Amino acid sequence: EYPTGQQSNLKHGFAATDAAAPDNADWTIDQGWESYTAEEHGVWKTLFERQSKLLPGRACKEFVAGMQQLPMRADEIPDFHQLSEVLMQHTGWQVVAVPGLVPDDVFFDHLANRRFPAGQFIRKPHELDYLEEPDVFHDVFGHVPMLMNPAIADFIQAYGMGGMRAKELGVLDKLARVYWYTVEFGLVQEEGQLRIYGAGIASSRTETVFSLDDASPNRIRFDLERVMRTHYRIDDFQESYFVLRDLNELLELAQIDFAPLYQRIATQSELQPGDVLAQDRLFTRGTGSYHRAFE
Ligand code: HBI
Ligand code: FE
Repeated sequence: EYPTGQQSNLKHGFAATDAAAPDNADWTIDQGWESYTAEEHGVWKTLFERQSKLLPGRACKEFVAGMQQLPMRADEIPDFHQLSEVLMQHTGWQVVAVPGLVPDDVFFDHLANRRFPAGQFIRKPHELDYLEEPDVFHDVFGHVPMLMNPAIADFIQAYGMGGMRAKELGVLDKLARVYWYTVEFGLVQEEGQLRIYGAGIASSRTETVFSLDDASPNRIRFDLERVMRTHYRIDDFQESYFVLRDLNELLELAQIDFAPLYQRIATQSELQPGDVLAQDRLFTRGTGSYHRAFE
């Protein structure tokens, strides 16, 4: 059993959502901004203030810059149209509202067209540190600041374009690991230190601290094939985090043809989340103590 409050607040795995498909084939809904209650804006405020205190010196400079330029503040859940206006000018992205997790093909189609599907709802006051589907705090606070950065903007679009193809080739699990260990749980070097750029970390109080400061996880130099072979945890902190040299590395990744990589990886062993290889370039060799405590 996990002690409460220790889990990541990002729980969206790859299970199909139970919600009935809405009228729109693209699953978008109206954000209905006027309908958020004072309590819902209050949950946003609690989360926003918590993370805003924690992230300076921990989030990468691109995250902080993106946040500053966007119409996002503590007081209220942001209006997606206002976010989209600013995003559109910088990187050509928009934010659209969805009820929660959407089917893979719908998700990929949005990303391929530079539309980021963001959960319309916000978690309840008793689930501040735990939720199963991405809500507006994870999606907007965690992802949208990074969408102001041209490298991640192109990379996420490329993920959308590669997603359907990977699914057809039966290798979506491999591609999804790349997204997971970068866009969701990525770390990046900055002036000799490690910084957060992954949305799953940036939107989680506990994982913000764990990913950078805890002795338990491995922190490993990012390597594309290595990451494609590595399983991940969807229900707890990661056992390994992968570190980019800088965000421009994502631009290179966005150009690569993954097809030959899928073939090469098919002959190699899959790796467990905590595995460390002789060829890994380690920033930190983790003690593994956190996850071992639950075995
Ligand atoms: N839907 N809203 C939403 N957000 C996600 O992150 C998401 C999704 N549907 C599918 C999905 N992620 C993953 O299964 C793909 O990245 C593989
Ligand atoms: Fe996410």
